[in-house]
Amino acid sequence: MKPVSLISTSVIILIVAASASFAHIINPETGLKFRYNAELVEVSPVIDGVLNDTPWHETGIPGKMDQEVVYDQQWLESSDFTGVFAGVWRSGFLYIAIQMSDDQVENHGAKLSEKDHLVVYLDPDHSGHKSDLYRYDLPVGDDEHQSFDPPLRAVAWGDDGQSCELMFNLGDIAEKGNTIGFWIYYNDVDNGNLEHRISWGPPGYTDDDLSLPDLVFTAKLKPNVNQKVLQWGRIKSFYY
Ligand SMILES: [Ca+2]
Ligand SMILES: [Ca+2]
Ligand SMILES: [Ca+2]
Repeated sequence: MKPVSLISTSVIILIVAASASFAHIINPETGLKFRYNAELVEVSPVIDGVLNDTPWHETGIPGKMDQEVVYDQQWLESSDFTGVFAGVWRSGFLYIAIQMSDDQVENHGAKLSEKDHLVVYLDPDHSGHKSDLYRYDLPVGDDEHQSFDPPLRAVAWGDDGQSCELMFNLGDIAEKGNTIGFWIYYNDVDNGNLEHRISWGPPGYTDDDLSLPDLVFTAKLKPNVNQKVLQWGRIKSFYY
């Protein structure tokens, strides 16, 4: 082999190695990267566990928790469990809201494995991989534990443990176009046993997959001429 082709072979190997170490998750149904777009909002939600904030209703894009990651099955909405989350950002903070419906809320067990709990991975460095360094275990309805490893700053539960709001302080990372690693799932404990692990994830994604999905900070909503006209029209309608 000539020296030149040796060099080019090395370059190709390096490129392949680099792309492998920065794995993305591809949705097999679309062929596109599996990711969540967190949208910029004009007003931050209040972290009180109540999901009546304007950003959740007008801006947050629903991310369905519909992949069972132990058995690799699509999870259909049922009384056993149904869950959806949304994420928005503003001024260096990422806000996540989760709305759940679990037929048996269990949060009195001695061990974490005996309690319904959410698990959230949030990797500000976007390594692309799962790691306990940025994993948060959040037992349902646990409002007493109020000290969290950064960047998680606040957790609030509401609706008897069926709704939750999270706030992450990400500083400069929460900027339009930036990407972080993010994943969320629910450990459903019923009758004292872990019955299911239901996640936001594409078909085929399982617990054994070491790659983390992406969360991208997007900013489409900017006041434009049409929105101003619309608001002006609304104000006028009060008087005419
Ligand atoms: Ca709220
Ligand atoms: Ca259940
Ligand atoms: Ca349960």
